[in-house]
Amino acid sequence: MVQVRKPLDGAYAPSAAPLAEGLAAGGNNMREKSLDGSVNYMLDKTVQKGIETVWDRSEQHKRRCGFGEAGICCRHCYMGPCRISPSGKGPQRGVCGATAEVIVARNFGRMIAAGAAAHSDHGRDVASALLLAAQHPESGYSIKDVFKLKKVAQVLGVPIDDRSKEEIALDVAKKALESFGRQEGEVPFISLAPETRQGIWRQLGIAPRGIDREIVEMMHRTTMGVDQDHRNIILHGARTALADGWGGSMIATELQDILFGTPSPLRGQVNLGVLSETDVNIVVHGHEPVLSEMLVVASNDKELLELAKSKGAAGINLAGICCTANEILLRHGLPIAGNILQQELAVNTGAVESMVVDVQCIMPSLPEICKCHHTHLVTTSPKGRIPGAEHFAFSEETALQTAKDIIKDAIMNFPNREKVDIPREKMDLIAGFSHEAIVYMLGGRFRGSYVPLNDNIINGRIKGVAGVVGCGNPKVTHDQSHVNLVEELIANDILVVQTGCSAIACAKAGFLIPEAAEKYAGKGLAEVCRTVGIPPVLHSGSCVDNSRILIALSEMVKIGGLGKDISELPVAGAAPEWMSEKAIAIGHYFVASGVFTVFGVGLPVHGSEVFCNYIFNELESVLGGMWAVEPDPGKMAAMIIDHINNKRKKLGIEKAKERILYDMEMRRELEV
Ligand code: NFS
Ligand code: SF4
Repeated sequence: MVQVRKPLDGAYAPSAAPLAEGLAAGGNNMREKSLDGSVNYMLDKTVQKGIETVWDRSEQHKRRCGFGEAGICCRHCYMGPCRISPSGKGPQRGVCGATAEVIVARNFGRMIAAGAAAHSDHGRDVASALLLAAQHPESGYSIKDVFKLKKVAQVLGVPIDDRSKEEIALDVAKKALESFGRQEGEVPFISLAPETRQGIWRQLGIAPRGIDREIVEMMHRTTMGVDQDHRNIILHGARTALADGWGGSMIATELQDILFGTPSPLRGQVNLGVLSETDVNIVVHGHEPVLSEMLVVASNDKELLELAKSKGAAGINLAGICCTANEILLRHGLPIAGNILQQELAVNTGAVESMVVDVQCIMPSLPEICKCHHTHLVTTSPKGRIPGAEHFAFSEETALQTAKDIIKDAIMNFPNREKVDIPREKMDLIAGFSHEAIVYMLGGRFRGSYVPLNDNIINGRIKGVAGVVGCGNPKVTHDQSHVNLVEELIANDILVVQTGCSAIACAKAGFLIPEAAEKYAGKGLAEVCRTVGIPPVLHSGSCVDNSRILIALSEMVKIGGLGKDISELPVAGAAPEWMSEKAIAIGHYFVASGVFTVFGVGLPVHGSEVFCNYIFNELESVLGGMWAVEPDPGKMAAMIIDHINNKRKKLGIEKAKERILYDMEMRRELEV
C-alpha cells in the first residue's frame, strides 16, 4: 500500500503545504503553479509587472480542443481536416474512411517519428563533431575518453590494433554516420541488448535498419491511404522508436562521452538561486553539448575574465536550463538554473546578461521576455532561428572563437543590468551516474559490475528500478508529479534513475544527495545507498542519455538471476509531466524494449477505445512492455509498485531473502 507522506522540508519550505493537501485530495493540485517556491515567487513578480509566462498562456488555452486532446483529428490531407465524434452522434470516419483507431495511430506514429528525428539529428551532429575531432585535432574538439572510444569501436566493428585514437575515431564517426542512411541490416548498437530481446525484434521484423529510413517510412505510412492497420502502424512505431533509443540517442550519448568525457559522480547546485548577483550570468539552454562545451572552455579564458572584471563583474557564471544544463552539470559540475518551465523566469530575475540557445524546448516567447530586461537572446544553430534574437552562427570548425564572441557580448552587456531579483532557493545534488559510473560505484575499477545490484534486488533490499524521466507541463502543478512519484518509489525501496527535466525537479527537492537515502528511502534501499555511498535517486543525464538506462537494463539481464529478457526485470519507466514528442519516442522505445511505461498528464489516444486497448493491454503480449496513463502521482506510484511486485513474484524472489552472495550457477538456478 502506498502511504501519503508528509511534505518535504528544506527545499520547498515556502510552498510545501499544497503537496500534502494535493495528495490527500487524490490528485495533482493546481492551486499553486509549482511545487517549487522559487517559481511561485517569480510568478508573483511577473504578474505584478504584467509580463506573460507559459502559465498565463496555458490559462488562455484552458478550453483546449477536445478532438486534439483525444488524438482524433486528422489533417493529413485536404479532403479534411476531419474529426471523429467521440459521442458517437457525429461522424465515425474521416472523409477518406479512416477510423478513429487509424487516425489515433497515425498521429501517435508521427509523434514518435518527430521525437526520434529530434534526438537523432542531435546524434548526427555529435558524429560530425567526432569526425572533425579525428581529422582536425586542433579544432577545439578532441578525444577525451579513449577507453570509451575503444569500447564503442568494438561494438561498431572498428579495428583497434595499435592505431592512433584519431584513426579509430575517424572510423567510429563514419560508422555512426552510416547508421543514419543505412538501407538494410541493423543499427549496430542493438547488439548490446539481451539476445532474447534482439530475437523478439527480429521475429517481429522491427529491428531498425537505418535511423533516417525508419523515420521516413513512418511519415510515408501515415500519409493518406497507406497503413490502415493501427497495430501495424504501432509496430513500425516500435521500429522507429528503437532507431532512436538504440540508434540516434545512443550515438549522441556514446559519442559525446568520447568527445567530452564519460560522466562520473560530482557535486553541483540547482535552481534559480544559482544565478549570481555579482557575476556575468550566461544561461545556456537547449540540448547539444557541442556548443555548451565550447562555452565552458571560453568562460575560463583569462582575457575574458579580465574583461568581465573591467566591467565591474566579479566573474563569469555559466549556468544551464533543460538538457544542456544536464550535460554541463554531468561533465563539469556547472550549476543548473532550472528545468523547462523555468526558462522565462530565469530571464525575469533581471540577472541574465545572455541566454544562449541552440535547439529544442526553447520557448518562442523568450524574445518578448528578454525585451523586458537587458538580456540578450542569442541563437546559434542554423536549425533554430528566432526573430528578435542575435544570431552567432555556430559551426564545429570555428566553435571556440564563436563561443568567445558570445561570452564577450554578454560581458559587454553587464553594465546595462538594472534591478535584479534572484530567488534564494538552490539545492545541492550529485549527478553523473553514467552506466560506467554505476558499475564502478558498485564494485570498483576491477570488480565493477551489476552483480551487487542484482543481488540486492534478489535479496529484496531493493525491490526494483524505475526510470523517471521527461518534461514539465503547465497543465499540471510544476514538479509535483515528479517529486511525489519519486518520493513514493524510494520510500518503497525502488531505486530511481533519472534524466532530463524530471531529474532537475527531483534535484531541487533534495532527493539527489546521499543524505536523502536516510530521510526518504525505505530501509533496504537506504542500507544499500549507505554502503555504496550513492543517493537513492541517480541522475544519469539528459534525455538522449535515456540510452544509458537501456544499457543498464541490458547489463542487469546479462549478469543473471533476473530472467532472460528486459521484460522479466522488476523495472518500470515513467514520464509524469511529459509534453514533448521526444517523450513519446522515449516512451515507445522503452515499451518496445520490454518495459512497462506510465505517462502522467494524459495521452492523445483516448478518442479510440480500440487503440487504447491495444497499447494499454494487448501490446504486452507482443513486445513484453506496454503503455499506461495515470495523471495522479500517488496512483502512478501504486501501479509501478504493483508491477514490480508482480515481476518479483514471477521471478520467485517476492520474499525478502537473507543476504547471500550468488555465483553465476546459483543465479541461473533462480531463473524459472
Ligand atoms: Ni527531454 Fe530535454 Fe525537458 Fe522534456 Fe525538453 S528539455 S530532451 S523534452 S522538456 S525533458
Ligand atoms: Fe480526413 Fe482521411 Fe484526409 Fe485525414 S487523411 S484529413 S481522415 S480524409
